[in-house]
Amino acid sequence: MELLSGAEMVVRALRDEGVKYIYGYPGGALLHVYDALFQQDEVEHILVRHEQAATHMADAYARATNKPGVALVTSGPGATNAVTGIATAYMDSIPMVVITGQVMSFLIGEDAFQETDMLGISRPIVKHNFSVTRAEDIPSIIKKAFYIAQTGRPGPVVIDIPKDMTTPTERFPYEYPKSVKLRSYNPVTKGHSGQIRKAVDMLLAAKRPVIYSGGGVIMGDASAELIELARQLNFPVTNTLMGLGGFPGTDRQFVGMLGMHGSYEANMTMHHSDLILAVGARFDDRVTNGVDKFCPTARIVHIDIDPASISKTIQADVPIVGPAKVVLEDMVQLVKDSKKRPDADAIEAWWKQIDEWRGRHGGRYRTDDSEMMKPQQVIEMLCKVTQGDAYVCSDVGQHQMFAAQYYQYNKPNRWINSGGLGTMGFGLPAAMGVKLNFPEAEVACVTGEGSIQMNIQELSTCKQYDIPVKIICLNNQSLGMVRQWQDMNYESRHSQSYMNSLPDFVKLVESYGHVGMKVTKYSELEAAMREAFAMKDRLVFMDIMVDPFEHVYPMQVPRGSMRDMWLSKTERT
Ligand SMILES: Cc1ncc(C[n+]2csc(CCOP(=O)(O)OP(=O)(O)O)c2C)c(N)n1
Repeated sequence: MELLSGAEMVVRALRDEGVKYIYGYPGGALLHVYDALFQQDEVEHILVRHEQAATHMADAYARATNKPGVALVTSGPGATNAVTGIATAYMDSIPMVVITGQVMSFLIGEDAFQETDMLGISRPIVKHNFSVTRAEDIPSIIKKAFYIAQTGRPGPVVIDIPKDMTTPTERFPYEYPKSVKLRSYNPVTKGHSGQIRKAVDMLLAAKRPVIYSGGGVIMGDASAELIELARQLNFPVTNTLMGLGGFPGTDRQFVGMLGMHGSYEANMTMHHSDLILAVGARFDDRVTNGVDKFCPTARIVHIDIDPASISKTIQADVPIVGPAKVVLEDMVQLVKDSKKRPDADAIEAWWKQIDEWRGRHGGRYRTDDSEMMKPQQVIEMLCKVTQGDAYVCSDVGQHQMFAAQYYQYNKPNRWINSGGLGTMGFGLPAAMGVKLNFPEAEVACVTGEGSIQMNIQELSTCKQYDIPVKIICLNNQSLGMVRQWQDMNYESRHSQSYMNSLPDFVKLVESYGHVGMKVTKYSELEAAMREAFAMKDRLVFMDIMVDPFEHVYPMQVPRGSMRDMWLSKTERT
């Protein structure tokens, strides 16, 4: 058997796990590992400019592929800089392996230089974490980390490696384990057949049904099964912010995103339904609004891989613990085999009602006569120019909600955003992680002038590795989402939400070696955007001046029911 040092084993195990790129930043505790990286060329390291970006790149790779991304950061400040990225992945159940350097094991607890208790810090925001105490355990720990990250409900796993576990002169026989067995961790692989049968009977008897699907359908690779079931039953489908693309956005059966900024028809459909089939969605507070008023006439079937997510906020009538893909497959089969069919008259009447809602308030915003561009127009143009086929990686704010509402996602894994933690600064590194792995695809980062400045240093990484993403900055010269809340709840007292002294973004990106464009008129938008996307090999930053007073609507009225919404600055349901 080959003898390898701990540092070499780290790199070899990543290779043997099939990892092509890792994203990271070196430092004292990791010098042996970086030296091992230098001496091979199978695992390529991308040197970011801030560790947070490394985690977002790894995370976005996972969101686009459903495979764990890998970040490598040093001890102390390297590790703490990665915390936001780990929490971002944790909140959205994204598989990721983060390797953190640590001080020598005999110094742990002594406040050594660049020591931080990464196990303690990361505990509430990881699916699991490991500390390496024997170098020879490195291969099996890495194998377990990948297994835990991507099975069951996915999530980030941290491996903390003290420097003396990677000493080049101490060598051990290397073998990468072929499989993993963990006695206390056995994720379910099938749903309970009796529960599934009960659920299908309820589906077939429903008169006002709705399918509410979330990120679990995307990460569980269950989109095809969801579509098949929805087709069989002719039921309306709504997606959460995390679930967009799980059901095609242009499909007639799609009623839009639901929740706080969901479509009027999606929220109305939910509120008036008599049966909700929830798949891989967790009834989060941005969906349910006031839980005491949530969907008063609905019975609930809830499919989730994580038993802890079921009946956490909303009591399920029929809980089904299992992978969305397998449970939906079983449901499709049962519907096929059943002699019963949904009540066609009732479903038709339901669709008539939904279409009426759709006609009344569906996807509406107003343009005025001024040349001032509406942010929604920009997203619609992005959808047109990229033919709805781009990976859209968003930051956090109004632009994120517009990108969710006005780009039509027809495929899963194309809409990449921080839904749970809501991390400003996510967009650019996320787009980089996707583009690097899908060089032929169009990859857009939709951002605001606030969010982009949280990780703008990554423009330098893009130059070093030729990562030609397209940055669509909806520049409203303010922290728009904050300002919207201040308009609605604080009589427009705009406390610290106006941003002046913004850089000239065109000059700034040019100084990094990229292309900058400023667009101020709608009449110039299409040509400019086509020009930007035609520059296949260049990173283009489009600084697009939009109406600074626009709000995102619909917006649910706080603590109301799902049907209580503001539809514009003056209209309420
Ligand atoms: C790291 C971080 N800090 C603060 C917030 C709170 N927050 C949410 S949206 C928002 C404004 C975002 O502004 P911008 O990126 O310009 O987007 P816009 O809303 O104007 O489209 C802020 C400050 C956050 N989500 N993340």
